[in-house]
Amino acid sequence: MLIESNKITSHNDELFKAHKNKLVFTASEIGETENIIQKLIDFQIAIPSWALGTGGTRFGRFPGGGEPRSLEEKIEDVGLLHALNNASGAISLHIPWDIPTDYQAIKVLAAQHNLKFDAVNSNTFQNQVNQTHSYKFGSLQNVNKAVRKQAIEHNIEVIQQGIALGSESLTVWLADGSCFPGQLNFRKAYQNTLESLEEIYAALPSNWKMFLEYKCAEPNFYSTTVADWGQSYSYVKKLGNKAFTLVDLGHHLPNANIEQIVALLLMEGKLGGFHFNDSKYGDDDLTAGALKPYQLFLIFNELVEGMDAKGMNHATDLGWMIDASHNVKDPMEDLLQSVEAIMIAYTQALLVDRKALEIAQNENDVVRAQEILQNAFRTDVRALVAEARLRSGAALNPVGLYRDLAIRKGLITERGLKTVATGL
Ligand code: LRH
Ligand code: MN
Ligand code: MN
Repeated sequence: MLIESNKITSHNDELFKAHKNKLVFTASEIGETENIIQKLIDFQIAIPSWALGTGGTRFGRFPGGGEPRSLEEKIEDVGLLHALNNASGAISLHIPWDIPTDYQAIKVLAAQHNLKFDAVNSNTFQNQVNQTHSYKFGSLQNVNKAVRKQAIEHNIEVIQQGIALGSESLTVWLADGSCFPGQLNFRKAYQNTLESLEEIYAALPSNWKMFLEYKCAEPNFYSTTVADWGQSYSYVKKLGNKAFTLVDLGHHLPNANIEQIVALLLMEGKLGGFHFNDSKYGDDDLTAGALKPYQLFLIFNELVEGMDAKGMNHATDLGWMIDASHNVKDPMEDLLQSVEAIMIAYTQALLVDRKALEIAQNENDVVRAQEILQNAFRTDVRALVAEARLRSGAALNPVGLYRDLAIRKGLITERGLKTVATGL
């Protein structure tokens, strides 16, 4: 299924007048907008291949129909999102949930949809068919060397697959840990994990990055071997300059100050990228910005400040990815909403008056500092985000057009009602 460009044009024509009015008003409020719009046009957020179907929960799954049945169909779905918003120009694969058969054909298909391959994700948290050893007691940390070797080899295979596709980074997330006190020797688990990671790291091409994602708990509920940013940092620092920490917003203990974590990792040159989502309780994997839009803004506020201080390119120097799961929404609509929320938070962070904030900080003017941040956060920047889409040939209202074109209905007709995407 493809969206014809005249459908986007007529949708935009219809909304143009109202949009222009909003844009003029926004510009009158904030002044210079061209720089911001260009940054938004450049900013791309990778879509996880595993979020295109309804993941459900461990209690039930309620597929909505028309889910992608293959890697090809997942690429087509991300292509649809990218046509609608021109901000989802990459797909992040999870192996072996996605196994390319014909690499060349997959690359051609992705290129037809203007998509790149973002980080490839390995999976040693589930046993795969025909696998010799079980990951029941961990993978890279396992007390049994043969299990560790199997997990290392899987990661190296994922790197090879990523190379064949043109990806340039590997994300490692480990479910490794323990469920009960006494189950594990923490130091030995750490050492085994480090040694295993070193072997994987040695297989990275020179232009690649390795992201080590941390998570406080789940599926292990007593200890996790890469549980927080400090633990991830201690591994990546030892591994070398191609290794970085990946921050998944849902992987922290309640009330963690994620923006401070981000600021410090960035300062240390060890922030690699993000898995965006939102949560109220744990790893809820809800739509980015659905619950805590101010936190998302504060994270971007640190990113913009820290990246600018280091002369980093906002669009390319970190890995921007979504990690979401769906239970009650159409995954495609949800992903469009996530991208929009991320774009809005980024734009608001670009509005922060940095000089004034620095003065307020130096004068310990707490009230003024808060005013500056909240002024930016409370500015309605949606017209700027929409204008970036308009200029790059995408839709002024992606979710609106998705519905008007009855895309889900079309996908159900094409693929059937009872389809199950591989993944979570
Ligand atoms: C673990 C995680 C990790 C996995 C994905 C499916 O909770 O966030 O990124 O690869 O979910
Ligand atoms: Mn994640
Ligand atoms: Mn997660």
